[in-house]
Amino acid sequence: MFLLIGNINAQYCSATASSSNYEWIKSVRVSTSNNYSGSSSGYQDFTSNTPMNLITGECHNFEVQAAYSGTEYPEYFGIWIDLNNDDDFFDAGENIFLSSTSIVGGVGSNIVIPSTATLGQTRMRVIMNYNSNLMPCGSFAYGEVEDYTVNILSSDPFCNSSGNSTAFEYIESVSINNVHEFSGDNGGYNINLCAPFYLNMGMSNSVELTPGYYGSSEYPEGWTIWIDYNKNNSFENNELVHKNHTSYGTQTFNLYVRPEAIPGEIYRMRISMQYSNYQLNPCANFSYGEVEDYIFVALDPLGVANLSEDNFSTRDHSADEEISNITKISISPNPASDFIQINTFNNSAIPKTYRIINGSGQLMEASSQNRSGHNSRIDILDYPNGYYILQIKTMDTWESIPFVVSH
Ligand SMILES: [Ca+2]
Ligand SMILES: [Ca+2]
Ligand SMILES: [Ca+2]
Ligand SMILES: [Ca+2]
Repeated sequence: MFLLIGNINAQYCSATASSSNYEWIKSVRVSTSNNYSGSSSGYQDFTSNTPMNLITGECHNFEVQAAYSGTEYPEYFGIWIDLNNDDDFFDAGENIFLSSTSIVGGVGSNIVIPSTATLGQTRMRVIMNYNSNLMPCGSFAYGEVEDYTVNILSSDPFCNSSGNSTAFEYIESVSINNVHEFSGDNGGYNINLCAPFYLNMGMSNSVELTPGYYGSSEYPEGWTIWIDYNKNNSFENNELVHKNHTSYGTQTFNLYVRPEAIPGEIYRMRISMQYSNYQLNPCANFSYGEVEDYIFVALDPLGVANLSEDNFSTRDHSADEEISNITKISISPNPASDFIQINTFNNSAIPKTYRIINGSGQLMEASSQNRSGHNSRIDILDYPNGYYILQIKTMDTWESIPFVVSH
């Protein structure tokens, strides 16, 4: 029996390298989806992996990395996506990236999927070729070919989650800092991306979650909240910001915005209410209860994004776990545009080993040079706008100091 789901089992032209012994594709990353692989006999089929999501009109960063068995050779790279889902890579715009010169190590760039692309799952082909005649089909001498399934979306990229029944209970309203959203019974899921809440950094934000019940009986409900702080369109375990075990009636508590939030940015928030116990899976469909998605804007009325080291003690330490020993080292200016200056308490010596990691966890640069005085400046002029972490090696630990680049 054959099950054809979309076009993922379609017959595409074959492509392969004759040898992947000297160089091969080590990783393919699209946004935050990363696939690592080794060498092969010239072709690797990853089409049954979880599809990489691509949203039309949005900017997706990608990266292809090479690995070598010995000498590092310069390579050409090409990426094709069957945008109109007709089993070939030859339609207009389907060659979404092509190297103009050969390069050692890998390539990265941005992809924008046009809104005319056919929605749903389709094929992406990534080719690394030692020689320059890059084609989506056929065989060539040295390099590797990898095939993927991508999922072209035009709408909400977040996973589905809902209660299967609101016959007994549902989320009636959500209030944050006196902004009230009454939703009533939405049949298990409600999304409201048009009316943001406003949460203040460095301050407590009062949250009120109210269940609705049919009839006179009240049931115990478990509540969970996730915030997509890293803006990768999914809710990771460390983005669970609140859970509340089986409670009756309205829940009132304070929520703190994590220090990695960027003032003025919009964040996605998922609120889940499940009968009897909180739901720890942000993508679950469960029996009784409701899920609601909202957005909020991070505000910074106290200027905590520019806080000097002394003020951190007033902040929510439960959210600051990763920022240890912040009192020893600081960065100015923050946000920064051209450079960051490393400052130390009492002008003590600046540790010489540092690295900078971007909001997706990727290494931007690292250095072990001696630095003091003016050399304590790090040039960040070519950094994209966003959130970064400077990590400095002190005696035996890495200290992490967040900063924002805004040009
Ligand atoms: Ca490979
Ligand atoms: Ca096509
Ligand atoms: Ca509701
Ligand atoms: Ca996330």
